[in-house]
Amino acid sequence: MEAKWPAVWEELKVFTPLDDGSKERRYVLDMFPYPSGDLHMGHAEAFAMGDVVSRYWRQLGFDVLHPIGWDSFGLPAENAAIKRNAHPSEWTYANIDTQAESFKRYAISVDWSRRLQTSDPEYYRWTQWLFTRFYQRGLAYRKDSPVNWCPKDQTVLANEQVVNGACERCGTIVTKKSLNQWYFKITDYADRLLDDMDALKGNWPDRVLAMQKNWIGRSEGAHVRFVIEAAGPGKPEQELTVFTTRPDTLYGATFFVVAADAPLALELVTAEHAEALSDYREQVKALSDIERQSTQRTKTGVFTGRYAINPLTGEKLPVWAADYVLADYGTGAIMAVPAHDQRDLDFAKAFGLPVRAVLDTGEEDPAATGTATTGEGTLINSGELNGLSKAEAIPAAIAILEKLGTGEKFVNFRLRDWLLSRQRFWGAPIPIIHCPDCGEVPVPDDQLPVRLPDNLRGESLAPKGTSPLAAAAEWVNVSCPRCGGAAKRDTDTMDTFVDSSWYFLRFVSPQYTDGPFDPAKVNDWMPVGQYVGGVEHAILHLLYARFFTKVIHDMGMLEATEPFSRLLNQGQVLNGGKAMSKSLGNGVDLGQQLDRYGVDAVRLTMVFAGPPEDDVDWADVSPSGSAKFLARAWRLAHSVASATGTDPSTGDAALRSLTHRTIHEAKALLEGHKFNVVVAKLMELVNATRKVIDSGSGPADPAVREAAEAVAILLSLFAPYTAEDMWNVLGHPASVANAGFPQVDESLLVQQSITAIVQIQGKVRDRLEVSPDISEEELRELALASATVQKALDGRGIRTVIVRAPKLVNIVPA
Ligand code: ANZ
Ligand code: ZN
Repeated sequence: MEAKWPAVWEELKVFTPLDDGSKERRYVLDMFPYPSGDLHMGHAEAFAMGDVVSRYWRQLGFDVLHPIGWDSFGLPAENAAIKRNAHPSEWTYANIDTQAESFKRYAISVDWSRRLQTSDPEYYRWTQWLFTRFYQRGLAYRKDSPVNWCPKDQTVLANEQVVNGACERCGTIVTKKSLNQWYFKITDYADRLLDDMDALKGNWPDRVLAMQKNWIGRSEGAHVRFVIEAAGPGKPEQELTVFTTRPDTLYGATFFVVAADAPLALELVTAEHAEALSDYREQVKALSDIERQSTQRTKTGVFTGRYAINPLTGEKLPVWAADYVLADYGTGAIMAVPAHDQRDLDFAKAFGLPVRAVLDTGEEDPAATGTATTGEGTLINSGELNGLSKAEAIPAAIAILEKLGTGEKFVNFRLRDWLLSRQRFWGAPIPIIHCPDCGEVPVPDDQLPVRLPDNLRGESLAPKGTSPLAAAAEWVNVSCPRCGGAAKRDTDTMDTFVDSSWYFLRFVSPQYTDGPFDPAKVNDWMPVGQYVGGVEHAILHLLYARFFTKVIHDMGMLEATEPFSRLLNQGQVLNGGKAMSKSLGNGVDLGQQLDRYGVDAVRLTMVFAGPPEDDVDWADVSPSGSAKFLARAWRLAHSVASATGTDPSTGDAALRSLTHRTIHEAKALLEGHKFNVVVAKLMELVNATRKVIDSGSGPADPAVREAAEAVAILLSLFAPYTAEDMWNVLGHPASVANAGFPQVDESLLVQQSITAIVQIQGKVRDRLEVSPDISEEELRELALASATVQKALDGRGIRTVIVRAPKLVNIVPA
């Protein structure tokens, strides 16, 4: 079967959408793979799930777009190239070919004519084009900034790529380094990225929405400006703004803290305290943000020698520099309210600073207990705010600040701009030319793509802290597109997350040459109706893809404002309850599984193991059981003896009812992604059909054909080879993929009969097939009329008959 059908599917273009508007369109997308070696068990699971949806929608009669491509830029290709003294493209495209062959064998129902690779110049031309458009809109900019630096990979890492202070890729402890870097201004879209999630509720997993929400981290509060007293006679006053979510606690501020590592700390510190601060800053550098904010650590800090004036009270507050305040959140400075903030209280205790409660919450005095009070309550010690609740006092305090001109309402976000430049080779070059006279000049459209040079190989690609492209002199030196003078190309490449932020748009017209996608096609397909992929992409990829979609919408190129209407996160494939890994030696080779059990059995096992969101433990499943079931289904088709066209209404009523109920229930289950239950229902139907063939009305019963056809069509969602073969044996032309979802005869959905048990003194004597609506009288009569019952009574009279319609009759003889 595996040798026969792929060629047929390809020839008939079964999985190529018509794309002519004759049918309603639907777009199914699996997160595209990274070409690291051959496909593994994880791919097998994810793609089996995506294929169920795409094959289901095709059976429903939709014109389905289900494409595939490769996310083919990135570090592993570069590392392999360095090791083998080769070009990264060699490793990349060899792996892609291997994976493509495996995907074809795996029979995923994709339109191969739309295949793309993000490392193809035809693709990255448009990645670069989009970058220039973002640049023109002020959404791509450069700034000097301390960046996360992986000393081993010698590359900059985005915040997201730092996990517990270590490089996500290699585990090396990440350090900070100041570099001039490119950023996308995703923060301009923070509000929309948050607000538009409302429309995704119910269609995306709740936890993904929660993670995105937390990542965006919207906090409502106020900016408050404090005057910092001059450091001495003749010196200037300064001003310092803090972000607070609790302007109601302003009267309770007893000191001030600036992030010790922020330049601000150096600006403020007096000569007397400068050395202490400088020593302290060295200490702070070594710590991760997580360590710095931990509530477990003893608070540390140094006094700056300066004082801030509370704008409401005129009170002088000492300004400290400490590590528990982060330089890159809010304004990098806070007013400390130890009575109502635990970290401030810990700090106050450590340095003997005053604690003043301004909210009476009924709890014990925080100064005495060491526990900050954070509940609701009434304002005290707060002048004009006294007596108000917290909810009333927040806007009241903001109103006062606004009147004084020393503050206003402010919404702060945790979200940072997206650091997109990488000092690596195997990525899309940033299409900017640096001219000594004109500054940054975007590469004109007609000079795109800026191709990677192909003469760099092996060691010359190795990371050195500057981009390997900088070494390619003939590539770097160009004339300025604006003035014609000598200029240099930007030598950084883009984060591969840029490539994957718009690939779903390219799929609507992958060969289009006048833009990133055909404007006449894109709104026909977008948004993606079902996106399938791992939860590891819950934050970054999805956030970036949403951001790109909104910008491209704002450019007037796309109607959709969200890229993915529905999201399904498949579970992981484990072995023995643990993720497969080299070190545990519990890896399972997909190719070997396919050789041993066949593609269909492996696919069916993935789907049958449980709901798609759950992990699949390969040690707990039975691919051989799946193979046996498939063989049973397949034999069913071979047993069918009735000719096509026979009227099924003359067939076995119970089997017909089961067939139609199965179809009916399958539809609801498929909509709810309960694929595993559909498989269970199919197993039941196959068994029932076999019974009718072997011991019922036999293989010529038209209900048997009807059941076998329904099995073939439903099975085509999970086991395409077996289903295609069954369909063929049943006398239909290829392909079962387009057979159409079987029609349900509503009148057959009511269960036609039920088995009533007839007992004599509690002993079962007969079983009667009766209508579920049978009356007590009728059931009593039927039971007493039964020949087996009469024989068992053997002439005895009857004392009582207990009837529980429609299920039970108990006869008590005299
Ligand atoms: C005074 C205050 C009183 C605060 C109080 C809290 C409770 P979220 O909700 O996470 O946005 N904060 C502001 N910038 C900070 C920084 N760079 N590093 C550490 N902490 C910072 O938190 C906002 C609150 O966290 C702010 O409100 C500020 O402390 C602190 F009873 O101001 B608050
Ligand atoms: Zn110039």
